[in-house]
Amino acid sequence: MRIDIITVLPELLRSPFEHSIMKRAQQKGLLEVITHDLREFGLGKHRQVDDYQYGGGAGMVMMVEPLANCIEHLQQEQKYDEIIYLTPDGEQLNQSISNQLSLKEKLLLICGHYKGIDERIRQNYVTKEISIGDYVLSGGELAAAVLVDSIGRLIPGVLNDETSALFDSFQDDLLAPPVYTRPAEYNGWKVPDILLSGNDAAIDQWRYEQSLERTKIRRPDLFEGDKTTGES
Ligand code: 6GU
Repeated sequence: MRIDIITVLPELLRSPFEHSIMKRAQQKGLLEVITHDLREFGLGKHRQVDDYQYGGGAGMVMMVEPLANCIEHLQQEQKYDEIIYLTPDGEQLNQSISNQLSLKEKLLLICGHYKGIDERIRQNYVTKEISIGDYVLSGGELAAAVLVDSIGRLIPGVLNDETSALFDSFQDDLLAPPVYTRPAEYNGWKVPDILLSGNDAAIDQWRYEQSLERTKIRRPDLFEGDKTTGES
């Protein structure tokens, strides 16, 4: 999969993909993340990318022309499955959306700043708008990093058996069970006996029950509808 990201802060997007699983995915050739500095498509000698909004009001808006030029430039080389604008008024990201996007070949992400981007970009290029939650970030970059991470780890071959995404929280609309590692006792706090029993079937059953219990208490909403398939 190839993911292109348009941003005015490419520096902000360097580190998230240079470690751990995202790094390995790229080294294995399964994922390619390429950032594009919108400033290179900025207008005039100051490489302007934003301007005051029509109708008045505080805050700058990212201009249509640099974004359109950058998108068109990229589209000459790639045919994108989706052009995604990261915005707090988009559809809220969940595992189902990440699952669906992980099946795509080429994605283009647009990170907004200031008051957002000129509406004409949204109307004429953007095919999907995604938010990562009901709170406001200073820009779309951190949201893009979250989206790429959640998609990237689902690409076949990125995770090995031990880290398989199949066992993640949310993959089956259940939260993950509690986990423990050595020592078996610390400060008088014991690991549940069942986990030391060696009885794999009983352990699986215990984990499943813990998952159910946790989900019921913390996220009863997850029991409503099947978010892994997008059906309800
Ligand atoms: Cl995608 N962008 C910004 N700026 N803020 C957000 C967001 C996105 N998702 C939640 N808050």
